Amino acid sequence: MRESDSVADVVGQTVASQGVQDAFGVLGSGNLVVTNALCSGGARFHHARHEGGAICMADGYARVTGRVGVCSVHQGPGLTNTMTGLTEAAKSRTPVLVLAGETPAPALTSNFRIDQHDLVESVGAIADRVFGPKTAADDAQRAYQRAQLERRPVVLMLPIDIQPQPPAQTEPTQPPPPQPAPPAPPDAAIAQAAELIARAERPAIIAGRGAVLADAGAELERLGETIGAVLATSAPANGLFAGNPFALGISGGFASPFAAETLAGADLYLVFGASINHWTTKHGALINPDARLIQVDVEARAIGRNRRVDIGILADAGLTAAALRAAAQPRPGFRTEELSRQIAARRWHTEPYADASNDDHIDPRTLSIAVNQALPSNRQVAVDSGHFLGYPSMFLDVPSARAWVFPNGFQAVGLGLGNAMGAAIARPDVITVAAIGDGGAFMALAEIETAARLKLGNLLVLIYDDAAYGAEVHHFAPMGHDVSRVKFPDADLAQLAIAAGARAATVRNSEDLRVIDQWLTEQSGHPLVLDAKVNPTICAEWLEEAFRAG
Ligand SMILES: Cc1ncc(C[n+]2csc(CCOP(=O)(O)OP(=O)(O)O)c2C)c(N)n1
Repeated sequence: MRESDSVADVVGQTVASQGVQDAFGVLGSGNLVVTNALCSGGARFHHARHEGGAICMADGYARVTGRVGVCSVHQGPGLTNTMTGLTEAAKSRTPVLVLAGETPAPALTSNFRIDQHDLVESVGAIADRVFGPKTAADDAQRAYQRAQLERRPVVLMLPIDIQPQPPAQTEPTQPPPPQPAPPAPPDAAIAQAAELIARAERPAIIAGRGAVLADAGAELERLGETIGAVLATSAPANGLFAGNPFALGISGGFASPFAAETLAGADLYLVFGASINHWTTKHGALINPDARLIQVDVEARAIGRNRRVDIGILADAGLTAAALRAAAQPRPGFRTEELSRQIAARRWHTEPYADASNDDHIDPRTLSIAVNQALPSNRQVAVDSGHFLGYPSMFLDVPSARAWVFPNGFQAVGLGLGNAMGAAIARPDVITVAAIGDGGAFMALAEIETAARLKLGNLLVLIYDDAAYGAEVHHFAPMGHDVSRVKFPDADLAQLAIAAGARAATVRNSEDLRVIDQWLTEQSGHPLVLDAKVNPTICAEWLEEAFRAG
């Protein structure tokens, strides 16, 4: 039988015909044919070394492009290997389509057999399936469209006894549904909100990932200008207001002292597409308890979930911002020349700190500031989880929210590298930084080989190497616990990366960072891995905030 005669072929072709340009995965017998069909339909396939890497690449790719990230895996263990990255995608509401082989229903004794449906649904992904030769094309199109419309990962199960069957229908019976129009805000809610705005003297707009997904940045900046608001983002929406003179950066544990002080002084918060959880408010410290709060979200359950709101608006962020601007009287509000001058002068980059670099180690702040300067400003940054996380969040500037990949919905260590690689593949024209810890680097180590093999010459892997699980050390050591088991011998990550085919260097001081210039000039097509030996004794202030959440 030729591949083109099978259900698997129809599924691959149908997924490709949705406009898929890139797909990620690890091949096994359960997904080889469908993946070949996806490629003959026009998609490029990027083969990872571990399914955990592949799902993260699809996730990072989706985050920076706004398109569905596609990932193809074998049944059973191929799917279980994706679970942590899949959970992250589900929690962060990334549109991802996973094509997963599945053990045939009657194969009761197969070693590969697990309940794939319940497994993926338990972490918040949608389980869908190819039901048979007649429905295969419709099934494939529906799964792709659900990922896009519902902004969630969908796992399309492909039973391996159905895959080789001749298809009874090779094209979907219906065209894809049109994208529904985003929900507009009710007039009454806008009128009420406009009244609160008219009374506010110091309004603050806080935007989250919902505002990024709604592409509401420009509209929110216009609203801010009209009502005289300062602008801030949640950590996942970092970069949304990049370059705006009244943008305070991230609200929450990563907020600069000046941003924190300013936000806490607001008398009205307009929150767009953010859950205003403990991260964004620094456990409430950044919200003035006497201020009013308007929350705008397309998800009903998000409204009022974490904080009491005065007005909840179930609507699109951009449409609501435009309606509020039309209803509001222009006023200076919070905005003065003096405020913009202070915002410019008191960013993280200019906050004084005692440089704790020594002969063997670089201070992670010094490292981050120097890397920020060494790279072109048009770049992307993807981060992992760990104690180091604050440094790239505070010091590595990004030109837009789409250039910022923050896979921390599940707070899992080890997802940053794959996410960065997906972002780098999506945007070969710009440098992508993977800012990760040594713990996260080891969890994802296999994908350094993938980055080298795929010639990701625009990928800079910046490892904040404290030879420890720093998050655990800094949390438990002060309580008198034994932390010796989360401290590791010094590891030569640069040599490991070179062995995998990448360019690499060990960094102990700012001079060692000259290698970045050389790498940028050479454009050799090799990723650059920097094993930065950071001073392990420095404890970031924000860490205790994180542990308070439990
Ligand atoms: C998959 C996973 N395992 C364990 C943890 C618990 N954990 C949180 S931070 C951390 C340490 C990460 O070490 P590293 O990547 O070196 O970053 P550092 O904290 O040292 O900056 C660990 C193990 C987790 N969040 N995710």
